[in-house]
Parts: sequence; C-alpha cells; structure tokens
Amino acid sequence: MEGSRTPREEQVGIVTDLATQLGELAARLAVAAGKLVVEGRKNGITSSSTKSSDTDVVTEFDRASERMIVEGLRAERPDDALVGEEGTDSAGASGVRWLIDPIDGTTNFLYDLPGYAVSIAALVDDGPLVGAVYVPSSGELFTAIRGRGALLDGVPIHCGTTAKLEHALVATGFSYLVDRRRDQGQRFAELIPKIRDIRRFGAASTDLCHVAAGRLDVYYEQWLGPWDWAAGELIAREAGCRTGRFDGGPLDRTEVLAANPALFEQMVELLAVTEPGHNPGIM
Ligand code: 2AM
Ligand code: CA
Repeated sequence: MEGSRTPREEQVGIVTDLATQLGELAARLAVAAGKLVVEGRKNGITSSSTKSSDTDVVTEFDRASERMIVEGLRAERPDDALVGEEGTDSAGASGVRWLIDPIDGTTNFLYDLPGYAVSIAALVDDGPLVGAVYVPSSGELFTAIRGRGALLDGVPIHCGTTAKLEHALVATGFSYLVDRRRDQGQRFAELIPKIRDIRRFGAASTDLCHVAAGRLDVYYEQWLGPWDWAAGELIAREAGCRTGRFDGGPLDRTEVLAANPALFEQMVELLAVTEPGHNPGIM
C-alpha cells in the first residue's frame, strides 16, 4: 500500500492507494448501473411498488441497479459494509462502508425525465472518502476523493462565486410525505421573493453536483436518506462549497445545505427565519 510504493511503481501506476482504488470502483459501478437502467427502461417499466407513501416508488430497475452494484462491490471488496436504499444492509470488518442509491430521482426515472442518477459513496470511520454520481441523461460522471478535489468527467470543477442571496439560483426538493411537503412549501413561499429563482430537478445527488459545478448557487433539502447525499455532498465540498445542516452544524442523516462559501451563512440565517412555525414577533 501507500508506504511500500517504489518510485518505479508510482511512475507506472502499478500500486494505487486505497482512495484511488475505491474511487475508481465507485465510478465504474455507477456508470455500469446507469447504463443498465437506461437500457432496461427502453422496454418500459413493468414492475413498480410504493414505499413510504403512494408517490414514493421503487421500480424493478432500482432493484436491478442495486443488485449490480452490490455484486460488483462484493466481488472486489468482500469485507466492506454495504448499505443501499433498496434494502441492502450488510456489516463488514474492513472499516469501509458503502452508501448506494441505485436510482436517485426515481420519479424522474418513472416519467422518463432527465436528471436521475446513480450515486455511490465509500465512507471510512471519519467520513466520506470517495463519491461518484453518474447522470445517464447527460452522460456526466461527477467524482471526488477527500482532499483531492472534485471532477466532472476527469476535469476539476469549482463552486460558483455569487455573493448575494438575491442573485442566488437555489435548488431544493420535497419529501414524499404530505405533512412534510406542507411545511416545505411554506418555507419555499417565504424564500422565493428573497432569491433569484428556484429549481426543483428531483434528485438530491444531481443537485449537489450542480452546486459543485457552479451551475447552481445553493441546494437545501430535508428528509433525505444518507444514500441520497453522501456522494454529492463530498463532491460539493471538494469543489469548494460549504456544506452542513440548515443551522450550519455538521451533517446528520436527513438534511443538507450546500452553498458557495459566500452564501452559506446567509442561507443559514434565511432558513432560520423561514422555518415553519418560526415567529419573528410582532413589530
Ligand atoms: P429518491 O429519488 O432516491 O427517492 C427528491 O426531492 C430527492 O429527495 C430525491 O433525491 C429523492 O430520492 C429524495 N427523497 C425524497 N424523499 C425521500 C425519503 N423519504 N427518503 C429518502 N430520500 C428521499
Ligand atoms: Ca433511490
């Protein structure tokens, strides 16, 4: 491994470090699974069911994609822990844990809209180490390795520089559950007069990659699963974004704010005053 490399091995790339190996594997499997679901969808969707609500759908292709990724990981990394949105949950002894969203943006996939993605991240004890997000509709592959920057199709990407909230293009998303959507809609209504405009593309991982590439200034969303944001958040951070919870604190499982550094604190303040139930007092 890292310490045992000779200069010659380094030069010809015989030995690569763990992060490079995991990054390459994540990228390869994300692209393969993305191609699988695109091919499969050409013949239509014949089997789908619902999960948390009537509009939270899982198709046969979500399952097939997860199966392909899990088989690929088990073949090359048999001692790693695996967690996938569609039910994979296996422990491992290596200290590496994978988070897999086999189709992020399933509603887009269902309606044959662009922007859904395959999202794969590998975490070590102290957080995300590598992330890969493949977006079949554009053929774009976003990748990041902790401490080494973020890439789009192998080329470095950087977050934008918009400094004023009123100039910020902001993406968000809404939960599948009605009560949560009501709260999210309330906040959204208060937010839109204060920003340039809003986008709702329908896939957390893709939104985060857009912020990473400077195509969006801000992304925020609540009630996510860790597989929705694990890869995209690392990609955004490695592209220079700040990320965190809505209150600016370290990320937990369900909510993500990502913004360029100039906008992050401004967004934290805006999210606090647009919190449903927030009472600014009577002037
Ligand atoms: P999905 O397509 O994999 O279900 C849309 O707003 C984004 O939020 C998508 O990334 C979607 O992921 C995710 N999402 C919405 N509700 C979710 C939930 N209850 N659990 C996990 N992810 C959710
Ligand atoms: Ca999914």
